Amino acid sequence: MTKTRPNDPCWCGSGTKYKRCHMHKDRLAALDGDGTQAEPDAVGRPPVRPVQKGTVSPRRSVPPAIMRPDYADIGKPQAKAPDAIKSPVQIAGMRKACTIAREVLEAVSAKVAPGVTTESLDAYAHELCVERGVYPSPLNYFGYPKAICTSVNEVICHGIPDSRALVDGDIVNVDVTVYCEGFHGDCSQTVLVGEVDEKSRKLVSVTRECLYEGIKAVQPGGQVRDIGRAIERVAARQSFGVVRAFVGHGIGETFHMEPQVPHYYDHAARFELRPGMTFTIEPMINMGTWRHTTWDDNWTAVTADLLRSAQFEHTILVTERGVEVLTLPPGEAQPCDF
Ligand code: EYL
Ligand code: CO
Repeated sequence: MTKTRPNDPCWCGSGTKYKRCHMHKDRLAALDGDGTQAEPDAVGRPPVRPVQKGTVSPRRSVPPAIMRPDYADIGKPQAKAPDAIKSPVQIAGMRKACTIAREVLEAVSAKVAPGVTTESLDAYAHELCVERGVYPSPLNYFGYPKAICTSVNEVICHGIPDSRALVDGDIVNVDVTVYCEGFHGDCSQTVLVGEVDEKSRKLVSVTRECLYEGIKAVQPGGQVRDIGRAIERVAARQSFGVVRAFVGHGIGETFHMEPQVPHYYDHAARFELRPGMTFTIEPMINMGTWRHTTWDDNWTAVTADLLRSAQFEHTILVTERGVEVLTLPPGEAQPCDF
C-alpha cells in the first residue's frame, strides 16, 4: 500500500483531502511511544519527540542578592494592574532590561550548533543573567522550570530546555526575558543549526519579516489590530499559518499585562496605542496549519501537523512619532522613525 499524500482523498472515505481530514490525527498517532519511528516532516526528519523526549535537569537557583519578581518563590504572579503608560523613569528602566535581554540572547544564540543541548544553552543563559545581576523572568513563572525557552522545529513556543542535542538542519527559537531593577525585557529569535533546508530558511526569514512589518504598523492613535493585519498579510503570501493561541503582551513591572497583541487580524482588537506603552510583538509562523497541540508536560506547544514553526520577538515602545524597538540587536538600525 502506498502512503496517502496530503492532497489525495482521505483514506477514511470522507471524500475530503487527506490534509483536511485525518492527516493531523495520523501524524499525532505516530508520536505515541510504541517504539515505531514517527513520520518524518516535510524536510525529511522525525519530530523532536519521535518516541521519548529529552530529560529536564533540576531547577537552578538565583543568588538572593539579585532582585526577584514576586512569583520567583511561589510560582504565581500577584494580581496587579501596573501603569499602561510608562513615565520617563519607567522607560529608562525598560531600556536597561531590554538591552540586557538582547545581550543575553545574542550570546546564547552564538552557542547554537549541532551537538549542543538546549539545557546547556539554558545553563549559559542562567549564568549570564546572574553575572549581570538580573533574574531570568521565566524561571518559576507559573512554575516554569528553566531560565529561557528553546523551541525546536515543530515546537511553537515554551519549549523547555532539555538533554536533547541540536541536530544539523534544526531550527531553534531562543526566548530570553530578564527582570532588571523592577522591569522585564523580552526578546527572541530563531537560529539556524548548521545547514538548514531552503524551505525552513524561507520560514525563518518570512517570520522575521512578519515581526518587522508588525512593528511598522504601530503608531500612536492606531489600534492593536493594525499589527496583526500587517503580520497576517506577509504570512498569507506564502500560505504560512499564523498561530492564534499565543499573543504578544504588555510588559513592564509585570511580565504580562494588557494589551494582548494578536498576530492575526482580529477585528475586535481595537485597543488604542498611546505613547509610553510597552508591549511585545512575537509572531509564531507555521509552515502548515496555525493549530497547535500541547505535549503532556503541559508547557510545550507544537504544531498540530508537526510541520515547522518559527518566531521572532521584540519589546517595543510606542512613541509620540511612531515606535521604538527596545530590544534591537547592536548595530541594527531602528525600523521606523521615532
Ligand atoms: C512561562 C508559563 C505556560 C514565557 C513567555 C516562559 C510557559 C508556558 C505558562 C510568555 C508566557 C516564557 O517569553 C514569553 N513570551 O514571549 N509564558 C512564558 N513562560 C510559561
Ligand atoms: Co518572550
